[in-house]
Amino acid sequence: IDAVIPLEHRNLWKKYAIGEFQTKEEFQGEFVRHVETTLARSLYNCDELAAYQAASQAIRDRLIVAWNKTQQKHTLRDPKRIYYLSLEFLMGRAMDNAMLNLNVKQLTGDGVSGFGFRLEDLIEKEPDAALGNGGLGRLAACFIDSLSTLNYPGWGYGLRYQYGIFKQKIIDGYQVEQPDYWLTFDNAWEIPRTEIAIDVMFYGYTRKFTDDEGKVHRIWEGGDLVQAVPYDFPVPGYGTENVNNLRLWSSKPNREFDFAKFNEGAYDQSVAEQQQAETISAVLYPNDNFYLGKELRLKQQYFWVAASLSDIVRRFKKSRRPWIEFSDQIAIQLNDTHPTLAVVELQRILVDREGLDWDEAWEIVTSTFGYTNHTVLPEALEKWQVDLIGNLLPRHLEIIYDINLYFLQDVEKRFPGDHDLLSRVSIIEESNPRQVRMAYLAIIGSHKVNGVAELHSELIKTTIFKDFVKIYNEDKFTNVTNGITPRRWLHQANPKLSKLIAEKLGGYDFLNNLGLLKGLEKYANDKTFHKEWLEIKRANKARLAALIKSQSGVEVDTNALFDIQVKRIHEYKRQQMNIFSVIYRYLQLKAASPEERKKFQKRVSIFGGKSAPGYYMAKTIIKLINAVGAVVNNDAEIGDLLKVVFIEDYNVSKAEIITPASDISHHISTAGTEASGTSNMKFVLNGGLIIGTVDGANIEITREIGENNIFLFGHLAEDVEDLRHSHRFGHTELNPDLQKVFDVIESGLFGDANIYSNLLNSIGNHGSDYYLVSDDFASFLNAQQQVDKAYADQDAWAQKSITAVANMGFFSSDRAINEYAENIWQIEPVPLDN
Ligand code: 475
Repeated sequence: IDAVIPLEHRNLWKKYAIGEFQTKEEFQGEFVRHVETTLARSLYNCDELAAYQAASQAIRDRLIVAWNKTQQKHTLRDPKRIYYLSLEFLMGRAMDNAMLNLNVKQLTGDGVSGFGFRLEDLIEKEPDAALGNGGLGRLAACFIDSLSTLNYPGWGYGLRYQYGIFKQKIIDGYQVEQPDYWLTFDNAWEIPRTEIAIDVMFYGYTRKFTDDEGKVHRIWEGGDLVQAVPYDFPVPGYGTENVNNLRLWSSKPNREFDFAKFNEGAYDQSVAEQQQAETISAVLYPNDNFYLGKELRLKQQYFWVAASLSDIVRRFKKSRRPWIEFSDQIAIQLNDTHPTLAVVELQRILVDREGLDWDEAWEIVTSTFGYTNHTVLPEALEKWQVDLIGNLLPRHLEIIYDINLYFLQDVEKRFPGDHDLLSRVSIIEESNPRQVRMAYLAIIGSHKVNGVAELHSELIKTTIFKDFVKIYNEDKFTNVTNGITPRRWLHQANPKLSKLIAEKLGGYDFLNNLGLLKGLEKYANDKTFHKEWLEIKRANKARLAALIKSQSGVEVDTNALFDIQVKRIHEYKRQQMNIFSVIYRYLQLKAASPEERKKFQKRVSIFGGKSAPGYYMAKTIIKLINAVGAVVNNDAEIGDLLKVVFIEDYNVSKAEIITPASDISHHISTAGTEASGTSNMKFVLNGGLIIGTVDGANIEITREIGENNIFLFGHLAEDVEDLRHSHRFGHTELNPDLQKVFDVIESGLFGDANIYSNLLNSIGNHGSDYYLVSDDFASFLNAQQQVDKAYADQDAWAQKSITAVANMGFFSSDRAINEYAENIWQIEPVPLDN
């Protein structure tokens, strides 16, 4: 590259290359320049929003310079790259994270205060990039943070939804959804790349033809074209110059406007058709752990997969390597089955477009892809109707059938005569209507399949993917336990705790090497340290109390035990069990004498989370929580002994306030249902203890921090099937304490009891109690008592909390990404210098 650019040009370029601001004054210069030119404003109308925008532009400039260097380095070295395909990236805000990662927060704060602004206020002006639902989307965000921090050459590919996850309002106790149009103001954190638009085809037909050598081919043609335009989001690493890329696609009408219609005077019609194209990437589907077979969703999936693969293949072809080297250069990870069409698309590109033989192409495909499963819930597994795929993607359906044919032929050879096995593992489910089982296609098209916590990875091998373990060998299936980025979830969310830890450990190295937290263990019995530790918790609780007050008007006592459950609302996560136990506590308080009442531990029970708009039962749970709050919070007799709060519109930026403020948090899914959970890790890392079931990553957290430092309860995964069976055939009485709770709900204390009848009937009253709320209730109440007892001794509590934090090193997403890199992707970091 150097050779073709004349020396004089290079020197001139170097002379004017953008310098990176190093001082407050240099930042201020950049700030003023952006207010005046980028925003076209002046000293006299630079409000807080403008100040945020100008500051973010200045920081973005630095990111872009580092981004350019990183990409240039990767182009020159041409290392093996990892592409992480995820339909969701729940990034949250960018500015605070960028300042911390670039180590310019202090000087930026000083810089803006010179103009009379407070940095905290500017940070608040940024809307969350809420392009995800819950755990799966946030995991993708933590993973790309780690990829950058660890200097791996890795890109994320996703969709640039114009509307992220809806905003939740609580009106009269009910969830009401409002659109999240997050792009109202210019977004400094994205760089449009209109010059790289890619055409994506839908519909059309396939045609067979024979070439000169007599070889038969099939090609896909005659469809509608939509353009995919990339927007690049720089992803800075912490403590490194490395800045990777998150490329999100946006749909645009195709260049080829329908001029015939246009000229005939059907102007409006031709424009309407064009607008259809734009709807593809318009909105994120708001379901978590749930599959909905809508055509527009399938269009989103193919649009994103086709654009991403075209981009990846184009980059590979620039290197002029032979196809056989494709998987030496490229690893692609499928974040759940949402991008599984990528398997089919790559096979189509290699066979139909590049002329490779089927087997040769298939070898490349399967050595390129890895598939991560995030859930065993049957209602979440994707199964697209055969006809829907056949209509939208006719050539892909043919390829799916061929993949299935060759696969089943192989199985038949190895297990002759086992026809049950063949129909069980067939990609095509012979139901009415017929369906394509996307998880099976993903397994067959990948070289590695992983679950996201040990128990989960065992469960997929023994339940939903059992037959595939028999067909392939066991080591196609593996585990990579999830992790979280300590940069956002400790350093950014909890600066006070991060600072205290740094003081004790002699620096911030733990943010890149979370195992160093182990060094805190020697302070676990240090009473002076306990005081500092608890003081920070108190300050974080005050910060949350202020948020609660400003949002709901409820005043909470920071001396009370803060008890938190924030996550998507889902029956399997059992927020209903939690609110039932809160009602039970309220009944106990009411029944107690004033003297006895004084012995109760004060609690604030805090809930937050969104329900899918169409999930009736989850919406009922939200209503019940709010109705309980309305009664309890206004009961003068109870006062500060119990408060119940629902925090509206739980999202990443609120999680950064909520997580550090917890004393105890709930991770209480029915055993075997929560694949991993990641908020459990965030809470413990911030010095909160957890009450949890023996499920997901709770198990490994227990192993790391010790069983004395966690409150476990409930039936084990291995017992769940039997219990469900006994519900169906035996006669099971409702737990008597739970019965008392149901009675008071039915008495109308929390409003019209009919509102709750379906919820109560799903558990008691011959309901199936599929999630074992009644079976686990006694054990749950007992665990709550243990929590109260433990909290009464604050030094013992601090000791548990410190010991837990000291042993959380394993749950860094850096560890997870290193495991993927070594065991699945076979990629190496690209060093910074030379
Ligand atoms: C698990 N989302 C957590 C987390 O691994 C786990 C599914 C279908 C459509 C849209 N969204 C989904 C999920 O399945 C999901 O978020 N799964 C979660 O993945 C990361 O920690 O236990 O429930």
